[in-house]
Amino acid sequence: MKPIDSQLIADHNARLERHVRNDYEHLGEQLARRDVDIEAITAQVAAFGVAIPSWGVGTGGTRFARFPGAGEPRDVFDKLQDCAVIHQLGRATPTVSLHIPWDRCSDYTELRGQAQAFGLGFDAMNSNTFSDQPGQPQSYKFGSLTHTHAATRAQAVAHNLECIEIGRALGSQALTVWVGDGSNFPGQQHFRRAFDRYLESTRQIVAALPAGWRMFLEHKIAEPAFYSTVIQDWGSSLMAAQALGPQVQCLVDLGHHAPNVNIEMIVARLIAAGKLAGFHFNDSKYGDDDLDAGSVSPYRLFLVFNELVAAAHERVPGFEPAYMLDQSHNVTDPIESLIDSAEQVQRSYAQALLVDRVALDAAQQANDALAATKLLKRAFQTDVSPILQQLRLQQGAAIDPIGAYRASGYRARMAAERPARAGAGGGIV
Ligand code: RM4
Ligand code: MN
Ligand code: MN
Repeated sequence: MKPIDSQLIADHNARLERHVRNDYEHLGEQLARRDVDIEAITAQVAAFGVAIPSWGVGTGGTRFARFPGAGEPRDVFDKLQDCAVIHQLGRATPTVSLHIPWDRCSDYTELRGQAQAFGLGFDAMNSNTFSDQPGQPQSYKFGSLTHTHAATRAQAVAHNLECIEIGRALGSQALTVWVGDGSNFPGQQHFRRAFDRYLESTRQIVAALPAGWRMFLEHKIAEPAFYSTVIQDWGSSLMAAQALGPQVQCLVDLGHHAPNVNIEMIVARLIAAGKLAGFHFNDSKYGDDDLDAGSVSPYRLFLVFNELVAAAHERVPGFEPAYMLDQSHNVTDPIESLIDSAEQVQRSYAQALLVDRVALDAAQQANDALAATKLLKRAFQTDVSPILQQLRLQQGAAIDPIGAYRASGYRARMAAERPARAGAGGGIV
């Protein structure tokens, strides 16, 4: 079942196909001069996928305002269909990551069937104990898994167990836990005790993880708590993951660090500890801006992938990161942003595959700083577009996915089919 007319994509590709073949051949020759086999790179990129966050297909906003777009998804089934459009056109996003309770529905068997019909699977489940839901007995105003009151902690644990159950029904194999818990004033919270309560609650969630499941702990420096957060940084996250056992690892959301922090270094450390769960890709200028991946600092994204490719190349045991986007699309059509961001991530991966690892190793050993850094730059500055385009052509996706999307009229169709919701305020979705 395909939401976009396949003939439209075929016609669109027919116009561009000759150029792509020429460009691919030309790049192949250039790479051969560097002893790189373009076909091997293309095959590796073909095996790479990044998950779409279900909340990313709705228009995002800030605490000041949200400006809804036309034809926004009204429920998880609509979101799935938008994700199917993204995957049909770009072929880089085979899975969807759900957020509960935003994506609750009455029939998960039906939802799973619908995803299968679209050729999509389910990535990590995400729990939400950072906002109160209508009718819930305990408030998360002063925390959830780390709350001072046992009843609130128990409610937050129960919610995570529900997420696992839903994920089980959908074929997911991971739970991502980000808590907003923290404090807004010096002295408000006993740092060590709050962390202990976090471990005590989280242990109960770990105990309920099915075999083969992983739990991803996501750290974040600030927001909504602006003085301290309980899982503030990769150090706190690593301490928790190490205390909680082998099923628990640390997830890196690129926007969750102080400006100028060396994220690729954090990635390397987590790999060394055997605790890198995976990523929430996005970009940022100031904080958790949730801008489109690679839109501000594409070189940083490349440097993260350089660490990942190096770890795979060196066959680091247990290295199996999960890749996901986590963005807020406030001024663009979310489908276009997600197609483009997935391509940026794919592009960074392809570029990192071009790094001459043998030469880099030699330069590092010889302390030849300039040669080493130029090896990275050479890979980063290679335009790998022909590889990505050729791949999409081979897989029946669109050579120019955003062009094809615009030509398809999908958004206008959805605007007619999905009446706008009234009274949407600020917020993420
Ligand atoms: C948080 C964090 C989580 C995401 C929420 C919506 O900042 O990035 O991953 O679930 O936002
Ligand atoms: Mn995130
Ligand atoms: Mn975030």
